[in-house]
Amino acid sequence: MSPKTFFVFLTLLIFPLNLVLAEDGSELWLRYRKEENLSRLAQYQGAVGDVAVLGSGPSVDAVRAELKVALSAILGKEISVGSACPSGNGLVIGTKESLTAAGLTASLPDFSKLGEEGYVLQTVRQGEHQYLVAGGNSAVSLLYGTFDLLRRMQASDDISNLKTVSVPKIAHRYLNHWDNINGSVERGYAGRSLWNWQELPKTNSRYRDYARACASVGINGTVLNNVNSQVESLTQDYLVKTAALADVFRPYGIRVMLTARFNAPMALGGLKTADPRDPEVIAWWEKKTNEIYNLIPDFGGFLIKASSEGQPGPQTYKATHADGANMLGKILAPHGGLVMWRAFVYDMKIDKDRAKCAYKEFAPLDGQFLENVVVQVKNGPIDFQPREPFHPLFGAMPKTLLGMELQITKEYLGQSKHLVYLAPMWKEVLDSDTFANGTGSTVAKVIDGTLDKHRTSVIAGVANVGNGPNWCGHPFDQANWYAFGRLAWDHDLTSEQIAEEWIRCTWTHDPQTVRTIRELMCSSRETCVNYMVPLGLAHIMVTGNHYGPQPGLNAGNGSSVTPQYYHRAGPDGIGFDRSSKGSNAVAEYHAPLCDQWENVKTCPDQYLLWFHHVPWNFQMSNGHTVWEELQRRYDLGVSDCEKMEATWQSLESKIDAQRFLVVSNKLKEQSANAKIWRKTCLDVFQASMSGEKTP
Ligand code: GCW
Repeated sequence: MSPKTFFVFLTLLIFPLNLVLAEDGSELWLRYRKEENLSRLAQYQGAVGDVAVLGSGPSVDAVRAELKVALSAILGKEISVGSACPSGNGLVIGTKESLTAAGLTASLPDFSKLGEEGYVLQTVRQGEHQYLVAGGNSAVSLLYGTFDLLRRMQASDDISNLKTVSVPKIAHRYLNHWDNINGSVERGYAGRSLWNWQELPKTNSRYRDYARACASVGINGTVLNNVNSQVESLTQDYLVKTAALADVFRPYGIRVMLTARFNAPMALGGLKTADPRDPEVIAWWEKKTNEIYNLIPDFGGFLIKASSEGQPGPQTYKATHADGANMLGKILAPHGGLVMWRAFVYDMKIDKDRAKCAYKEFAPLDGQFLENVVVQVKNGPIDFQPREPFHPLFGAMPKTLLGMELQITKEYLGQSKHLVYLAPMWKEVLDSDTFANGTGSTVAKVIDGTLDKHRTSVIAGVANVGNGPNWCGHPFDQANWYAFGRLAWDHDLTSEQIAEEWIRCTWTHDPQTVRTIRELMCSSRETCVNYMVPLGLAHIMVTGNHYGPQPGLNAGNGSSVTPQYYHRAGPDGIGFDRSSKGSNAVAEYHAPLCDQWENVKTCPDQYLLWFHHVPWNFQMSNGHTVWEELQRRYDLGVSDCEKMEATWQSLESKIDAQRFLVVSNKLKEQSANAKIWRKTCLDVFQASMSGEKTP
C-alpha cells in the first residue's frame, strides 16, 4: 500500500465524515466543479453568465434548477436564472414559440425536423449581441439541450461557437429494473432497490437525482419492477406508490412502466383462467388498465415475461405469444401505451439448441403483432454473455416492432467487481449487419425502425442501479449506465467518444489521464472475454449466481443446460456444433453470414466455438492449435488485467484518493479472479481432453 493510500485508509477509519468522502461517486457524472482554466472560465462567464429560461411548467423549472446549481458551481459564483431574454450577451433557452417571440429563431434550423425531443444548441449573433440558444419543440427537449451544454462545460470544451442539432434515433429509451417489492434486486450488485416501497408514496431526493441522471443521457422511460413479476405491483396500494414516482420523474421526461404477471386476473381478480381470449380476462385487464391511467395518465405500458423460466403465459391456454401480447396491446392502444413482450424463451422441447428456441417460437409470428406491441429481444440468442453473435430474430421479423434489450448490470461480466466497459460490446451488436435487406441492414437500423419503416422504436437496458452510495457498485459501472443512454440516443457515437465524455465529467480533464482511462475502458471488454469465455465459449459461469467459472459442473452427464452442454469439451474436441452438421443454428442467419459461419475456415475466431466443435489440434489462422490458442487467450486475459491494475496505479496522483482506492481494490480482485478463471477452465478442458470426468 502506498503511503497516500494508507493515509486515506486511515482517514476513512478515523474520520468517517472527513472531506475525502465528498468523492464517493454519488454525484455520478453530474459532478459540477469550478472551471479551473481561467481563459475557459472567462469564455463561460461571457457566454452563460446571464441566463434566461423562457416559459413555465415543471420541465422548465427542472431546467432552471439544473442550470442554477450547475452554472453556479462551474462559474464559481451564484447565478440567477431569469425568465426574460437578457439585454446583453447570454444563454437563452426556450421552445420555438418563446424563442420566436424573443426574435431569436431567424438563424436557427428548421424546428420541424427536431421532433418532440430533439434540440438545437447554437451560437446566434444578433446586432451587437451574441446569444447561446438552446431550443426545441417541447419543454423536455430543453432539458436535453441543457444537459448537452452542461456536458460540454463539464468537459471544459470550447462553447464559443456552437452549432449542434441533435435528435434521438430511437424513440423509447427505457431502463428495466429487475427490482422486487421486498427491496431485493434480481442481478443487482449495487445495494438494495432504489424504490422504497415501504416509504412510498412518500418520496426522497434520490428519486429526483435518478431522474436527472437518466434525463442527462436521454433515457425517457423506466420499468420499475422485475420481469419475474409479482402481482402485488398491480394492486391499488402499489399503483399509488408508482404514481408518486411517476410524478417525480415526469418533469424529466421519464415515463413509468410496470411489468405485469400474465396470470394477474387469476391471482388478483379471482378468475379461473388467464386465457387471453376469455372475455372476463379481457374485461379484468381493461379495468386494471383504466385504474392505472387514472392515476398515471402518461403510463408507458406493460413489460411482459411470459411462458419463460416459470412465468405464466398464454401458452398454458394454447394461445400464442401474439394472442397474449395483442390482447394487452388492444387495451393499451387508446391510452397511447406500449406492450413490450419479451422474446427470452428457451423451451428446450422446441429445440435442443437453446440458441435456436426464441427464433423458432417468434419468427413464424411475424406480422401478427399489433402496432403498439414491441417484441423485446436480448442482444444475443442465449443470455447476456460477454460475447454472443447478434440475435437472429433481428433479421427475421421485418413486420414486427423489434426492441432490443441490453443488460447494463453485468450479471455475466464480473458484476460490480470487475471493470468492464460495455459500450464496445453493444456497438458490436448494433453495428452487426443482419443482411436482412442486403448489405447495410445493421441491427441498429432494425431497431431504430429505419430498415423496415416502423413508426416507433425501442431500446431497453437492464438497470445496474441500486441504493448504494455510488449508485452502481463499481465506480466504472456508472459509465455503463451513461453509455446505455448515450447510445440509445445516438447509436452512431463511438465507444471512445462516450468514454471520453464520461471520463471528463466524472474523473478529470487532464488529457493524458483521460487518454489512459479511455484506453483502459475500451479494451476492458475484450480482456473480460479473454479470461472468461474466449473464442466463442459461453455460459460457463457458476450456476445460479453466474459470477465465477464452473465449466466442469455435471460434465459428462450430457443432459440439458449444464456448462458442459455449452462448451462440449471432450476427448474429440471443444465447442458447440451449430453448423448444418450440428444444430444448424447458422441457418437462422441470412447469407452471407450463414455461409461464413457455417464454414470452420471462414468463421471468425471470436465465434469459432459458438458455431463449431473442433478437434483440439484444430489449426487456427495464426498457426496455433485451438488448445494453444485457448491457453494464449486466457493468459492474455490475465496479463491484461494486471496491466489495468498497473495503469490505474500510475494515475494515483491524478485521481481523488477515495475513488482511487475503491477502484484499486476492485482491480486487484479482478486480476485474482481472472487467474481463477484461467486455471479452472484450462484444468477442466485439459481433463476433458483426456476423457476424465470433471467435478
Ligand atoms: O439472465 C437471466 C437471469 C435471470 C433473469 C432472466 C431474464 C429476470 O439469470 O435472473 O430473470 O435472464 O432475462 O428473464
